[in-house]
Amino acid sequence: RSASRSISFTAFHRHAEINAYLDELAKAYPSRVTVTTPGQSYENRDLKLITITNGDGKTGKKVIFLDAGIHAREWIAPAEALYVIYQLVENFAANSALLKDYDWVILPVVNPDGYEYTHTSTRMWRKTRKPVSSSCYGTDANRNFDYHWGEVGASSYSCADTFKGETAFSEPETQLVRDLLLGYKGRGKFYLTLHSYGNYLLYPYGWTSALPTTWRDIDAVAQAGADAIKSGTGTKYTVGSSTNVLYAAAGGSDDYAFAVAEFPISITMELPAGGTGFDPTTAQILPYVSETWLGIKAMAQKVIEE
Ligand code: ING
Ligand code: ZN
Repeated sequence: RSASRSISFTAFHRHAEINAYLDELAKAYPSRVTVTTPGQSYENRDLKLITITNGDGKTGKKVIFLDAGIHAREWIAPAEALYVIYQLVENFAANSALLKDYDWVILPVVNPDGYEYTHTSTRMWRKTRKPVSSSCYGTDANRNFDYHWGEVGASSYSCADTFKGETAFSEPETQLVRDLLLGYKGRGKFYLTLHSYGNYLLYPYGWTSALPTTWRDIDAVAQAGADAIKSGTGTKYTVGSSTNVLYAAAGGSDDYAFAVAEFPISITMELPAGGTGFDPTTAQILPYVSETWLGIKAMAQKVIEE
C-alpha cells in the first residue's frame, strides 16, 4: 500500500479509517500537513480537519475550503475529499502549483454520525443523528445554516428528510463548519462543498432566484470545472444557481459561506449517480473520483489565476 498509504479508492471507508488516514498523513508529511480536531459530532466522533500547505512556512495565505459528507448517504462525496487530499499530499509534485499562494483546508466528513448510520443501519439516511422528538431523529445539515434560514425548501416537520432544525445552527456539526468558515473570513477565497448526485455545479443563491451581483465570477469558475470534465471524460455537468437549475432551498452551507463568511466563490458540486443514485459500486469509485478531480483542479486553477 505504499502509493496511497492506508486509503484506497476501491472501497468506501468507515469514519474511523478516514480519520486514521488523516493522522497517518500528518505523521508522514509533517512539513506540509496539519491535522486538528476542532470539535466532535453529537455522538462524540472526532471531526478531523486537514490543512495542506506547500511547506514553505508562509502563514496567512489565501484559503480554499472544501467539505464533504454533510449528507450521510452521499458516500462518493467523502471519497472525493479523500482523493483531493491524496492528490495534494501524496501527489504533491504534480499539484504543487495549487498550493503556491493557497492553503487547502478540508473537512472530509461533516456528518460522521449520519455517515456511520448509513453503514450500520439505514443506507439512505441523509440527516444528522441528534434526536429532535421522541419519534424523530436528525436535522438536514444543509438546511441548518443561518442565512434566510427556513424561508424556502426546508421542512418544519422533524421527521422530514429536509428538516431545517429547531433553530438555525442547532447541530454541533453545522456550528463547527460555521466557526471554521468565519475563522477564514478575508482569507477564504473558494468554498467547495461536495454532495451527490446529479452532475451539477451550483452556486448562490439557494434561498432566492435572484443572483448575487458577482454571479459571473462564480459562474466562470464553475464553467471551468464543467469544461475540464467534459473534455476529460465527456461527462456533462449543469452549471447555474441552485434555485435556478435545481430547486430553491434556504439554509445551505454555500449561501452561508458566500454571504456571511464572505468567500467570493462558493460552489456546491453534485457528483455523479451510481446504482440507484447514492450508491455507486466500489468499481465506480476510482473513475468517479478521478473524473471529479479534473473539475476541482480546473476550478481551483481558475480561482488562483484571478
Ligand atoms: N442536494 C442539495 C440539497 O441540499 C442544494 C442541493 C445545494 C440545494 C445548495 C440548495 C443549496 O438539497 C443534495 N443532493 O443534497
Ligand atoms: Zn447532499
